[in-house]
Amino acid sequence: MRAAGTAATTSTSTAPVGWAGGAFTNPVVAGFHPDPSVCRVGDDYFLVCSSFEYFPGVPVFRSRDLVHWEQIGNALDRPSQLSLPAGTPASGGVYAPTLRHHDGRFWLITTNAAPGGGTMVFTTTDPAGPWSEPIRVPGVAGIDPDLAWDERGDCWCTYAGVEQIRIDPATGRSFGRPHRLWSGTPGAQAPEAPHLYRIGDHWYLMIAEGGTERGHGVSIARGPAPDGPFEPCPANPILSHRSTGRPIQNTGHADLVEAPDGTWWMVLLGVRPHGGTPGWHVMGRETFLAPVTWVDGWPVVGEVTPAMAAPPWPPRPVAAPPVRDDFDTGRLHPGWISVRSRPDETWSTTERPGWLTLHARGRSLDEPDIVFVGRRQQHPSCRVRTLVDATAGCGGLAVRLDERHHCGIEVGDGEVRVTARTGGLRQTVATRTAPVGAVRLRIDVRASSPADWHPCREPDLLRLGVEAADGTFDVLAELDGRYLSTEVAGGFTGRVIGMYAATGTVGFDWCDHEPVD
Ligand code: 6LW
Repeated sequence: MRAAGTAATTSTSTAPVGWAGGAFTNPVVAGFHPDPSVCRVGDDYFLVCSSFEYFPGVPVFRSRDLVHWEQIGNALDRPSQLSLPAGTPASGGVYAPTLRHHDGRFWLITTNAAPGGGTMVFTTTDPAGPWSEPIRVPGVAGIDPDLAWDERGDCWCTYAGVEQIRIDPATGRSFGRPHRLWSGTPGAQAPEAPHLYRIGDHWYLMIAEGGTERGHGVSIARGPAPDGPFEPCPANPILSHRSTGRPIQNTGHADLVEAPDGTWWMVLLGVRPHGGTPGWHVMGRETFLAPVTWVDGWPVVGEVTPAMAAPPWPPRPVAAPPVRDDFDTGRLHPGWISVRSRPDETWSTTERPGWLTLHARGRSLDEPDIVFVGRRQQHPSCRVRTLVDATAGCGGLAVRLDERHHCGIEVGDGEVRVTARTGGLRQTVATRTAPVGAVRLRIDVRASSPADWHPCREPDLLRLGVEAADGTFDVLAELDGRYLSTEVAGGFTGRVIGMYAATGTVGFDWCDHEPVD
C-alpha cells in the first residue's frame, strides 16, 4: 500500500474519454445493497453487502473501474452456510460483512443475527464461489466485525462498540479478552462498522456513528498500532449529510480502497428519500462511491452527489442484468433472492422447461416462509411483469418490505386479486374474474417528481393490474408507496419485487424488471 501523503492529492483529474459527460452516476450499486465492504486484487475490485433475512446471502460484485459492478454470486448460497429459521425476524439474519484479501485468499467475516447464528468467517480463492463452510468465531460478540492483519501476520477483529480481539480466522479461535478501542464522537450513538487499515506510517480506525438514519456519519482516528491508542481526526465527521437537504441522505458505513494509480476511494451506504416530509426511502440503503484525498495524513471525502466526476481511468462497463429472465437455464441469476430459505423442493426451472415453477407451502406473504423469488427494486420508477399460470394453485407478483408490509397482485380460483398489508391492516383492494389461461401481471412504480412536491406528497405510486397481449394495462389498484418504505416499515432492508406461490403449484414463464424514465 502506498503511503498516504501529507500533501493533498486529487482523484478527480480530467476524466478520460468514455465517460458520458465526464461523469458517473451514484449510487453505483442501486437498491437494497447496504453496508458495502470493498477490496482490490490487481485490477479487480470486489464488493459485498448485507442481506438480512434473504437467501442466498451476501451478494458479491466485481468491478474494474469502481463504478460499474456486476454481481458474480452470493457468498452464502448453501443452507449449510446460511440458516435463517422461520424465527429469524425481518431485518435479522446477515449483517454487515467485511471482505478482505490476505495471503492469496479472500476472507469474509459477518454476523448471522438468527437463532443458532453468531460471528462467522468464510474463505475462498474465487469470490464468485464456492465459499467455505462457516468458521464460527464465538469470541466475537458484536456486529459489524472487521479483519485486519498486522506485519507479524496477526489478525485483529474489530467490531461495533468499538471493541477488538485478536483471532485466528482459519480456526475461529480468539486470543485474550476483547478490549475497547476509540468509540467516536463522545455522546454520538451507535459507534459501529469499524474498519482498520495500515496506511503509510499509521493505523487508521474508521467507524460509522450517529445511527444508520438521518444522523449517520463517518469518523476516523489514527494510531501507531492496530490496537491503538487512537487519536481522532480534527475534522470528524469526515462524512455526513445530517441536517442537509441533499438528495442522498443517511450517508455512512463506509470502506476505503486504493486504486492502482494511488488514488483513494470510499464506498458507503446512503438512501434516496422521495416525496414530502419527512421523506420516504423505498429501495433500502444503497451503495455509493466518493473520491478521497489525503491532507496532513487524514482522508478528505469528496461530495457524494447523484452525478459525480468520473475517475481518472477509462470506464469498464459490465453487462446489465437482462430485463427479462426467461428461466431457460437450470440456475437462477444471483440477483434472485428468496425469503429465509429456498429449499430445492419449492422451485424448479427444469420441471416445466423454460418456466420457473414454484411449489407453495400453503403460506401467504404474511408468513416468514412464503415461497418467493424476487429481485431488489433498483430504479425509482420501474415496471415489473410476469406471465403466470395459476391453474394449479394461487400466486402472483408482490412488492415486499417484510411480512407486515407488502402488496401484491395474485391469480387463483378463477380470480385476480390485489392485496395490501400495512402493519396490522390487511385488505383485498380489488378483484376481477381471471382471464382464461396464463395471465400477465404487472406492477408499475412511478416516483413522485420533485416538481410536484408538497408536504404530504407520497414518495411514489404503485399501480397493480393485468396486461393484455397488446400491452394495454388494466389497472386494478393504485397504492401510495409510503406504506412500503423503510420510514413506515422500519428495518434495514428495502423493497424486493418478485413472484410467489401461496397455494399449490404456480408457473412463471418469464419475469421482466425494467427501469422507466
Ligand atoms: C449494520 C450497522 C449499520 O450492522 O446498520 O449502517 C446495521 N450501519 O453497521 C445493519 O445494516
